[in-house]
Amino acid sequence: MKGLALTLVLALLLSPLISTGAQGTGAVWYDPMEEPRLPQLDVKSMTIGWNGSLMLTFEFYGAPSARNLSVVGNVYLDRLVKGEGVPMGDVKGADYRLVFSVDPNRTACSVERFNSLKGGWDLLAAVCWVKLDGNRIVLRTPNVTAVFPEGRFGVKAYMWMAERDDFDWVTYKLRNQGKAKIDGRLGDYSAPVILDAVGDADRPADYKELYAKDDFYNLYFAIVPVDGLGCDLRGYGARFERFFNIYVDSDQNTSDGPELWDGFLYRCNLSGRTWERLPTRAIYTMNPSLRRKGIAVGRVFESYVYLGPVRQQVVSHGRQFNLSAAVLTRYMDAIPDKGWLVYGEKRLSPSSFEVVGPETDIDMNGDLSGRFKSFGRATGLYRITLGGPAVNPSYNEPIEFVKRGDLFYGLRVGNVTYWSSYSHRDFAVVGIHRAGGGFYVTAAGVTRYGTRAALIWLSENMPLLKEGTYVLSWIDDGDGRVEISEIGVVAFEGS
Ligand SMILES: [Ca+2]
Ligand SMILES: [Ca+2]
Ligand SMILES: [Ca+2]
Ligand SMILES: [Ca+2]
Repeated sequence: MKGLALTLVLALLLSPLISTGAQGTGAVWYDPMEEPRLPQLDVKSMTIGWNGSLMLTFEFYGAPSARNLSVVGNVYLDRLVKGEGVPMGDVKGADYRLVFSVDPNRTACSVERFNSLKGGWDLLAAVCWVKLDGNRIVLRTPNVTAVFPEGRFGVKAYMWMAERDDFDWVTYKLRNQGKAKIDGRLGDYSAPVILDAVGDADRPADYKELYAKDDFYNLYFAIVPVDGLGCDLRGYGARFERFFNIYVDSDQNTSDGPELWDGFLYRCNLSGRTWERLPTRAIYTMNPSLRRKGIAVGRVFESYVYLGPVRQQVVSHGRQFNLSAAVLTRYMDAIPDKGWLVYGEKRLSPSSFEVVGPETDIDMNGDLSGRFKSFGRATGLYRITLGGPAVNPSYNEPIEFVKRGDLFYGLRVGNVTYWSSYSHRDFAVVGIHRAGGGFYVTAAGVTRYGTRAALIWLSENMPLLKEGTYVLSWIDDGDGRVEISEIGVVAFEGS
């Protein structure tokens, strides 16, 4: 009886400690909404928790409809092993990688460690766990390392979220109607060959009709979307891809799979649109320029499939075959878009910083003053200075502000100039530097909107930032207000 009472007391004492402990060690990174039409595939935040093992929680802007959704993620961990890691690229320095997948039927997660001697990843015996929980994905690692040598570690995640829309199988009979003009329109076709339900996928991933015709050698086809084939991305690191697949079952036995498959990739990112054939045959592997021929993306996706490899079989089956198609819509979100997040025992907090700057910026951002230690004056060693070279003569970041006429209009990052558009789109430089026991932060937009974006971003994401220079983008959703969901990282320079 006494033992039980003691156990209960202990349990009561321990349980709040355990729950606040787990919550209290979490740090949240706010990621922008880069694909506004598919909020359910877009990562809104990543919460990092560490208590010997790592727990990452990815929250989405919308609740994913588990029906067609699949998620593949790669999480890279840095600074857990000294002096090793991936030698170059976006994940330079990474020591560990967690590779996971979630789809309606199963989940899987594995732990890999970078092997510097062979220059590749080794699969470890340890397993990690992942689950889809409402509009969140929760990932837990085993204790990948017993030590936490620097008292901090780097995290970076890439998430590929995909949704499928499948067409049914139909029987197609070769009719030798002649070539189609590949122009992204339906003019050449009469009636759809396959109809697919509207509403069986999220809107930008939903397709409704497949048209086809043939000249005996090639099957020309057009796939019709429910909601157009636009590219409306807001994030610099984001990528939106549509994979169009055509299946030809020439032995007319769908149970052993199609005898011929052709795949096409239509990719959008912030710098534009590209499309090409997937290299399903050697000729396309060897000749990339050939991959881009004979494809048009307009109101519909249009191309053709060469029937040569299966024509004999089709002819022997009364010139008929089974035809089907599927479209996979995939969105890639990098968290963060550039650089690493750094999770440490000691984290910077916006509330220890004093904000100074020109009166216009201080006035415009007065509503944010409560997030900082003081606003408009500074006496301490933790300081955020607002404004770029036009108002701050001591501006000394390695990113140049460029003028058009007398006014600053953009930022130059390497060979690229990012031009702002007043009250719609802006860019900002955030520099974080340690000096003499203090931290000095620059928050400088091309216009006052960029400066405000930098300050909002710092107030939300500062605990996971590290020393260096960040270039931010702000792309408004149309309401003229600067919001955290509109702010992304274009570039990062630092250690
Ligand atoms: Ca995102
Ligand atoms: Ca559909
Ligand atoms: Ca992102
Ligand atoms: Ca806005």
